[in-house]
Amino acid sequence: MNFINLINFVVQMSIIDKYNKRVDKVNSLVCVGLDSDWEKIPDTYKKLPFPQFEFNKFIIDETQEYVAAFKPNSAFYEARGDQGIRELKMTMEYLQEKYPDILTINDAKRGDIGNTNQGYVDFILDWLGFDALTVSPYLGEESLQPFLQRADKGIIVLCRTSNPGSGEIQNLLVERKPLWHIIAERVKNKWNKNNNCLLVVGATYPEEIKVIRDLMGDMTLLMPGIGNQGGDVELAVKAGLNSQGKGLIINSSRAIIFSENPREEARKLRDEVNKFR
Ligand code: OMP
Repeated sequence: MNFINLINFVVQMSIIDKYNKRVDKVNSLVCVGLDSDWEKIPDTYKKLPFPQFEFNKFIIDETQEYVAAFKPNSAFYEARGDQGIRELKMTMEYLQEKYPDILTINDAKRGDIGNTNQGYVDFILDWLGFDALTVSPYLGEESLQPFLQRADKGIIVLCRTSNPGSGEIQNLLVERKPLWHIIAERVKNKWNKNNNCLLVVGATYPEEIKVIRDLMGDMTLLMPGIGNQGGDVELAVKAGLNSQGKGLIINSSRAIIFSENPREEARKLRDEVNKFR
């Protein structure tokens, strides 16, 4: 457990409290996805010893003023083997040192049998030191215990994902309800004993967002699908806000980090979201 996590643990500040504090400080629900795809990183960075880290550092410094969370997707680091993992770790160390009040999410969509999940906890939540990670629900509550029992971390369960084909499985009817609805109910009624669960709900499905919001009370939702995936900010935000005018972590990755001006794009998204809060 690193120093910041230890402090959070000692003062019993939940990850959601940490997020909400940052939301208030910068008046933003925006999460920038550090999906630093090697193919898309500018050539100037590729000449440096730690290209993904240097690129991330640039994006973090440029956008942090408008940002409440950063979310690196593990895939883009794993793709480079040990060098990528090292640069992900360097990115985390940079965030923890310079911007410790910004929420960090590792988008890894993990989920295996219980003792294997413990390995993911050790790696992602403790060694890398992320505040939160994304998990798949399909092996059930018992398998997720190593994640769920971490009251000091955020466990973000895939519910209604943003991709166009997500309905193939997630819309299947179970007890006359779509599967995503059953997952949401499970999380609400059974899995969230430590008040550390969040749900992934794609911005591309505003009708479902509304149903999930009504069901989940004030629970915080991770909402990808804005930007390159075409989610409508107004519909998604209006459907998803909680009773505090918060409750959303609105992620955009490619549309910000590979734009001409990441700082300006982050500011624009922050302001657009705030128009509807
Ligand atoms: P952009 O489409 O470039 O904004 O990236 C979206 C990011 O969110 C990627 O890292 C995806 O893996 C992730 N994501 C989704 O796009 N859809 C989902 O339903 C869930 C996630 C996620 O868990 O973050």
